[in-house]
Amino acid sequence: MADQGERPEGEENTRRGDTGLPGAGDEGPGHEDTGSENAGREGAGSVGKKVGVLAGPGDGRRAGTHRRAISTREFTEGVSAGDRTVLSRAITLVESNAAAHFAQAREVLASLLPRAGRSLRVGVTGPPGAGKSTFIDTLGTRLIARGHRVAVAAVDPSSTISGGSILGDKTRMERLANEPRAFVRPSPSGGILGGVARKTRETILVLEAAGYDVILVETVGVGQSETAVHSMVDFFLLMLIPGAGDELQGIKRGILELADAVLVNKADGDTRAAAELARSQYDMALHYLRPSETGAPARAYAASSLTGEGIDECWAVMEATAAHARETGAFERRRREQERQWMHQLIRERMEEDFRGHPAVAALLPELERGVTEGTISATEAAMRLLRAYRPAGGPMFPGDDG
Ligand SMILES: Nc1nc2c(ncn2[C@@H]2O[C@H](COP(=O)(O)OP(=O)(O)OP(=O)(O)O)[C@@H](O)[C@H]2O)c(=O)[nH]1
Ligand SMILES: [Mg+2]
Repeated sequence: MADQGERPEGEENTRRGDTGLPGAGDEGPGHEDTGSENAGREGAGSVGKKVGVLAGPGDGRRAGTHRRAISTREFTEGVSAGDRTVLSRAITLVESNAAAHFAQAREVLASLLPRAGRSLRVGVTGPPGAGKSTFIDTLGTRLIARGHRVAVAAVDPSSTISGGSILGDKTRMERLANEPRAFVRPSPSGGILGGVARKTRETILVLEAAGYDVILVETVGVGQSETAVHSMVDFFLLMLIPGAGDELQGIKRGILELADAVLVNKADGDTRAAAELARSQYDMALHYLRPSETGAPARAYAASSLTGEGIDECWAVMEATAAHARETGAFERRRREQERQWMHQLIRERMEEDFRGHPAVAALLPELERGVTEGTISATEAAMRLLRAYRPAGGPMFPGDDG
């Protein structure tokens, strides 16, 4: 675990910010955060005081709620000092989709990067209602008692569709949200899943630079979000519940293969025996899958996030797995590989966007798509025409293509 001696100052703020849904997400750092982080508005650090005072010229959309812009240097210093107000605005900056914020977000990220990376990143995924938030609340509170600084982020596929947020309602992380040494960040909203995942990824870096040494990332396992989370964490915990009928609860088998551990939650009261049974079944299933990338074979455990039983043991597994992976070098390799894949992902997304946004492509695409589905033109021919339209002077697009 990261050295606790590195903890920054400025964490004497204890009151909780207003709960409430996260802001529109795209408003950027020129706007006051709506207090959606715990204690986000009560930053006590010096930069927070300075910049929290309000209110520059009206450069935004909601009159009366703007603070003055923060310089890149103030962002860097404030975040590094653990100033919660600046931290919260820095995250808003990197989450912003506004073109105007992009350059500064890059600068801030670049300057924070040397301080980032020193945490254990844990992804918690599972079906809706499995108890992920309750687990994070219980585990996070215990970790804080042990001297850790804990931050919670989310990859929220639902925000893409409904504008809702899995961490928007933090009532299930009440204890953690009230901890001055914890930071609960609601999930970013808006955009496609790739974009939302990018935001969470960069949010993690900012949180690390602020000195949080355990980052817990929650996501509902409903599709691609699990893979997105897996690609940004050191330990991927799959949470399941007993007695939900279907053996794998709609969780695809591929996800089980990604898991560094399975935790069967709600091993208490009436469901305790069923949880134990499910645990042994998942343990068996995992046994037949290859060992996880961290080198240690993945196992299944049972716990109750409600009573706390089994939670310390679960953390012990994560710590031991991480420690072992650090020793063997697998930890660092996994992170490097994630970065490499992430780079390619960003390139793919950006290129595709550029391609689809090209006027000639946009004009041709519907017709050619129809032709391909109707079988009147081959996919290769259609692709070649589109690529030529995209890059008319770009030379041959396919081997043997002479334009
Ligand atoms: N009996 C029991 N109930 C639990 C446990 N953990 C969570 N719950 C309950 O399960 C319900 C869902 O808990 P959450 O923590 O919100 O679950 P979640 O997985 O975060 O849910 P979503 O974010 O909506 O997908 C709540 O009513 C919790 O009180 C547990 O260990 N035992
Ligand atoms: Mg939840």
